[in-house]
Amino acid sequence: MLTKILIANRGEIALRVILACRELGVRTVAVYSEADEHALHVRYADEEVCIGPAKASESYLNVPSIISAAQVTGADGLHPGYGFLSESPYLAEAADACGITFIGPSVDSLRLLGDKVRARHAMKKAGIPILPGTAEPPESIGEALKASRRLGFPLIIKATAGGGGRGMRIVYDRSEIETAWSMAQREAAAAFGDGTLYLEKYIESPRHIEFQVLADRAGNVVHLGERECSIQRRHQKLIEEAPSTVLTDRQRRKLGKTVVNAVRAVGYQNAGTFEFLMDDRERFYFLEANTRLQVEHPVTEMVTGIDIVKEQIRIASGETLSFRQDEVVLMGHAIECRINAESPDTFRPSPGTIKVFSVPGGPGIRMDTAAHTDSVVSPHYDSLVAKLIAHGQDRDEAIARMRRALAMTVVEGVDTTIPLYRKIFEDQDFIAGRLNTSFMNRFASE
Ligand code: MV4
Repeated sequence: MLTKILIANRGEIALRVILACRELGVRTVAVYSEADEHALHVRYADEEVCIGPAKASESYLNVPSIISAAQVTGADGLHPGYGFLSESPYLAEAADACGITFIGPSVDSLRLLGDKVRARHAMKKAGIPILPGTAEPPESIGEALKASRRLGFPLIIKATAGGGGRGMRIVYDRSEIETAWSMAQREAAAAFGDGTLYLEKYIESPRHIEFQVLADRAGNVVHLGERECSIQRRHQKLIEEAPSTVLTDRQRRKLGKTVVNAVRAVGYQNAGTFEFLMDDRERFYFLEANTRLQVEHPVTEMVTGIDIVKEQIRIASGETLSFRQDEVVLMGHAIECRINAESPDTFRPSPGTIKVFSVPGGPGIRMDTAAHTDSVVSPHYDSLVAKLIAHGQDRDEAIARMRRALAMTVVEGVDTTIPLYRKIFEDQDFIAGRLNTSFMNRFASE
């Protein structure tokens, strides 16, 4: 078992990892920027190291700083959390080179699945259905035009180094390709340092369903079921739930087995999430793989009873999984709301000091947060204040519990998206489970 883990992150996810370490009896090292000196994750860690100024590029994205902090404190493990460097092959490679165990997949897996075209190839080879698209990135706009004749419209232009929807362009007609292509190229080069693009057939208003997997170093792979993440706004997930309202047990077993085989085929280790789109004829297509712990991991934890972070740490410590696939049983239904310090109407960030922070408890409620009364929501980082998760024996009970928990959650001093969730949880389509990725467009317009 690793003895001391440095958490290369901040906010609620840093605290979440620290909690898992404390329960495992593993010592922890928090890193913090000058803006996070009084943050809760620093308070609950055994040791802390300031790694630089508030600006993320000089602190939480600063690989030499983070690796040095691990070396001076003698940490033998490093958990990257999500966001920041959580999918960075550079951080993983630096950790490996310094004999520090990166709690995540190997550098090769990070590189393979981080390249969205290579990932598509690998999944197709492993028997996972992928969307019709270009096998190789078109070398020029001319090649893209040629590919569009074969694929038909609508098309979506994506960055091979991208993911999470950044730099994507949806194209409905041949006349739009040239402009969309050059804009996407510029955006991708600026955002990822790599302007390489590829094309896929665009699916209108799909459902967004992702499978959680765990794989140890001995080749054991299990999936922990799926999460439905169709309630999104500009690629920011707002509400996630498990299980999905549309997947039958048969579909879950079939897709889960396919994902497990693909994970084995690419030699993936530790926790990972494989995203799919489901079209209106209930066909599934692989979208992308996330080689990190995800924000929404708690909904899977609530329905399976498995602590995914502890499993990550055990796998990284060389332990084999302590359960088989047939021991993973989904119980009930869980829903998560991401409470952001943003205007509930415009989604404009609302940094500032939280004057009153009162969170609900009661049956089936979990609140993952590092916020507290007098804590500061910094303008330097993302606006996530807390994740409110409700679990019930079925979706209706989870909704009823989420409604009352939203009514009991008090955050004063900054705007939050709580009022938006209160409305969504009264919406008939939402309550009936009629979800897809266009839900928020329609909901907002109404
Ligand atoms: C798509 C798609 C439809 N067709 N790809 C890619 C990143 C992921 N987070 C969302 N992505 C999508 N890829 C094809 N071929 C639909 C999405 C998608 C989406 C796209 C635009 C606006 C919002 C979206 C929300 C969820 C999924």
